[in-house]
Amino acid sequence: LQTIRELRYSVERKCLRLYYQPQVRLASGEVFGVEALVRWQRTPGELVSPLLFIPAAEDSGHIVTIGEWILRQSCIQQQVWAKRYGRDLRMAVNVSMRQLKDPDFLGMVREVVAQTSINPQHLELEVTESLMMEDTLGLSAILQQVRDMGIGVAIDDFGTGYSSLSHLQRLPIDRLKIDRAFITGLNQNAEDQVIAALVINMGHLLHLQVIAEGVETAEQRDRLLAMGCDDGQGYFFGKPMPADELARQLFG
Ligand code: G
Ligand code: G
Ligand code: MN
Ligand code: NA
Repeated sequence: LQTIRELRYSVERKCLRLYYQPQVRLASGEVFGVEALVRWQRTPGELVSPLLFIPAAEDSGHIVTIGEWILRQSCIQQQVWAKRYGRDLRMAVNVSMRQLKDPDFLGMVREVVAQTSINPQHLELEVTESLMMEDTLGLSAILQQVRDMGIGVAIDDFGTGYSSLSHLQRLPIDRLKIDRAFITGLNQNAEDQVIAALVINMGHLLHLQVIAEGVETAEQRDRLLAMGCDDGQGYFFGKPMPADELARQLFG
């Protein structure tokens, strides 16, 4: 496949870029963290969405190399902000199932944490819900070791898969991210409201933090706050942006 060859070349030529999107406490508006989101700078003027190359990178296995670069780069950036502005943002990094299954995954994470000197408490890994069902036992063991290092674990796109309560209760996780599909219609659609409220209440019963993704309006923010949701992420608070732009917005 042409794309894969191009993608490998891009990794070698360092043509990947990270954008960062703020994560906010709903009650105070405080930005406490960011999610790192990768883009592929295919040509000087063209930024390719991860939706168009991450699946191919997962199939070909390149995601292991790319993912290591993304994790290291995110941790370096977290440290740059901490040193330059004295502010420790929590860095959330997406991790594919293909990466978690790599036998070197935990060793790689340990090495990146040690090399970059990031405080593991300021790092969180996001794993997509639909992927969590494949191999619960093996996966739980890996996520447990991630948490034993002090790194947080979030379930991404929550509500689109089919986690049972008992399954969720056994998973070693810290946070649920309500999929933005349920946030879009929050102020129009009664079913979306019910699902969002269920996820928030279930998460809290299991002592998990809950963050809503795709918050685009003040009305959505207000409703989530009224429902007891902890945190939010979305265009209403800030789009994914390059590191320097985020620093200008946050640290002036
Ligand atoms: O930023 P954007 O909305 O275009 O991201 C689209 C999708 O790509 C999201 O679902 C996100 O989880 C995924 N994605 C973005 N960055 C990364 C990354 O660094 N690693 C992995 N595995 N997936 C990512
Ligand atoms: O990893 P995850 O699937 O959560 O990735 C988040 C994706 O959602 C990224 O591609 C990001 O660009 C996108 N996104 C972030 N905030 C918003 C938003 O408010 N509205 C919409 N439509 N997309 C968003
Ligand atoms: Mn994510
Ligand atoms: Na998501």
